[in-house]
Amino acid sequence: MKLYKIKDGILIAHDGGYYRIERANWDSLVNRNHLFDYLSGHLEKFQRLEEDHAANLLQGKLLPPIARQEVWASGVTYFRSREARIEESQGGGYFYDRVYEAERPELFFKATAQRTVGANGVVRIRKDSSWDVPEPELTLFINKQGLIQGYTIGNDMSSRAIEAENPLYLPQAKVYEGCAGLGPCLYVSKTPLAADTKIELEILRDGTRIFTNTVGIDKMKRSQEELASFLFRECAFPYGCYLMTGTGIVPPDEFTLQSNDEIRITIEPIGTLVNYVA
Ligand code: DO4
Ligand code: MG
Repeated sequence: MKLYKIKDGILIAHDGGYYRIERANWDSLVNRNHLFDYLSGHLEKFQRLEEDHAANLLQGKLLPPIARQEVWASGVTYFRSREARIEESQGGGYFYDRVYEAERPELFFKATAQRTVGANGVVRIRKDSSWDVPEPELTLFINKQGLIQGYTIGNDMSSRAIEAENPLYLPQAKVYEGCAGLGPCLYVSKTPLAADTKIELEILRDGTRIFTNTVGIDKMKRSQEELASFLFRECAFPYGCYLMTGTGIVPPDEFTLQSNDEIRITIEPIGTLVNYVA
């Protein structure tokens, strides 16, 4: 079941049908207990839409599936991320190796809704950065009780130049206006995502694919529940939160994003998050 945040409401796509909840409160809806069961048991109460009408509402730029949720992110949860950061870091390599092996994961604050764009939205690279990449990440929706209730696709836009200069600059490498993409929807399911789920990243420049790679979520060093439980240890999230689970794809060092690049991140069954670089 897919929940799209649209102007004036929420659009649900489920089993070939489309439903609209008008003037819905996103924060209270997504924090309903047993979200999948609640929504599937109430579909007949929502306004049913024709497919064409739904397709119309879902055209163009989509709102990110977020209201008052904070967006957090995990670091160095895949071997490729550990390797790339040890190479790029001037003297900080030891810490990336340690955090990959440690019991406590690296978790950091990533974005508010204001700094987040949705599908077909425009992300930014910092003006003071010369080396920038998208990070394609499976993103958990965790409700206020700390339970994983859904998934979306995250684009953790990152300045490698600033992070490489000094790991203490991480917040500046990661948090700035237009630093995060989320979408296209919040995917809610009865069961966790399949272990063989793949994350695909494609980067297009002037319509030509200049980079592509795929990684399986089974390559992640940590479990989703482990990341969620560390995040909730000493933080309350009254509206729930999003947690990006880290990147397993890092383009080669000579690659940097440019204005107008198109970033496409696909995770089935969630969909494709397309972002354009300002
Ligand atoms: O340690 C820096 C950030 C790592 C990160 O964002 C990732 O591994 O995805
Ligand atoms: Mg990341």
